[in-house]
Amino acid sequence: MAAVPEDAAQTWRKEPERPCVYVWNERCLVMTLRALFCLSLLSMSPAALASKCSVELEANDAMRFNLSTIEVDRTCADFEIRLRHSGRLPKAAMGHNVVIVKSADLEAVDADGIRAGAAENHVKPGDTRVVAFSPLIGGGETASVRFNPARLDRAAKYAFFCSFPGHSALMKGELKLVP
Ligand SMILES: [Cu+2]
Repeated sequence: MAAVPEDAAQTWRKEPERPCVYVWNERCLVMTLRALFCLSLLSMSPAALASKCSVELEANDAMRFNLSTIEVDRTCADFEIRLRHSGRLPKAAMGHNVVIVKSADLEAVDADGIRAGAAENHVKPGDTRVVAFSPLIGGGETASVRFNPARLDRAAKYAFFCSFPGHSALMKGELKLVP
């Protein structure tokens, strides 16, 4: 009896797996399920969860924000800017906040805020020119400011800035309404 050559016996085992486009089998089902699972994990990642209705803004000990522009989707019912002070200096020395105003009002609001003092978060109480503002924070702290984009005037230009005395020269940016 002729022995089956070893090479021939192994041929079928080594046959390359055929692409699922041509042959649908259990292996393909498993691959598909795995792919779907990975996709579902991706869709739950923090990046995807962070909605377009919020943004992270960082301020540091070098008196800088990490963003020069914040895009605000006007379709959001509520928009949140989460401010994080990544530095170590205390509030009294390197306090930061984020104040939202029309660009044209920035200087006057800033000047009034400086006069108002730290106890008022450097925002004049009841200032109707201010759309929204966060509390003043020191190194390692976080704060947040929320507003309704629908309340903003589409024809106007808006800005965000820090009203701690002397900071607005460097710490300001454009708040851009989209679309
Ligand atoms: Cu500041």
